[in-house]
Amino acid sequence: MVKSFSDRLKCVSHPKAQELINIILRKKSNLCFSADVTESQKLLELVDKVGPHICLLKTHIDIVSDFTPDLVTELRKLAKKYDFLIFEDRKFADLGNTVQKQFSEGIYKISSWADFINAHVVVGPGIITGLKNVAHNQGLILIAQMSAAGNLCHQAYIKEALMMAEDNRSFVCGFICTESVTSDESFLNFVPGVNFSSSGDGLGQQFVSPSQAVQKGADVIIVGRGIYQSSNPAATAKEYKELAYTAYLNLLES
Ligand code: 6AU
Repeated sequence: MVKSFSDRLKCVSHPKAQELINIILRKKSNLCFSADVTESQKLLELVDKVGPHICLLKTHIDIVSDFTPDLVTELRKLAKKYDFLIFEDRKFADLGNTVQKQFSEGIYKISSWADFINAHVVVGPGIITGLKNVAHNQGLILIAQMSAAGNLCHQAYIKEALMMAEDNRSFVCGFICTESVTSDESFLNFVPGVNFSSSGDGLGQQFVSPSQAVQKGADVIIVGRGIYQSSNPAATAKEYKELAYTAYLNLLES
């Protein structure tokens, strides 16, 4: 039996995860837009169009060729205007001592503006402690599975990711996964590799449709090229939003 987002609010404890669920309910959108473009102006224009339809914006801030701190200021303004949160997909993967500098220093200073970040678990729990030491209320999403063909996230690896999440509930609020990896509904499942007009990209990415992703356990679907490569990103985002949210409502009824 699938729990509604309203019911999930009762068991989700992380403040950022609660904030996200409240946005999902307000906007009837469990769509995360992955804005993987390399120019600031293009990124801001896209987010201005897609903003009304998303609960979460995912950035790869280090692919922006003309990055300045103003970009982040503008993105935060758009997040406020359109009521969404920001997830920096930095995929931290190093020692605790290193990731805390990558998270808070350098030119991006991610800890000063992101709501969510993610990390690989291959290095062990020290990565969580390192990130937590310098976090400013961020929610951490652990990468339990990947959407890429031939990835190395086997069952034992997923189990370790789960255990690390359970041991760090005050900071870890969910998983990057391709299907539900736990029956514990206090964690949110963020599912990438979603596209309704393509099955892959020739570089390992494997796509499923929005309804398939939700049926497999996605709380939030992550869509990149499906939206930003379309001729009308706003209309396409609206379509993804409606498909995913309808799939969620159908699950509740089934
Ligand atoms: O829809 P796409 O394929 O254009 O974009 C998918 C986005 C990209 C990937 O870096 C990211 O989702 N992603 C992740 C994340 C979010 O951690 C993990 C994964 O296994 N697969 C994946 O595509 O920005």
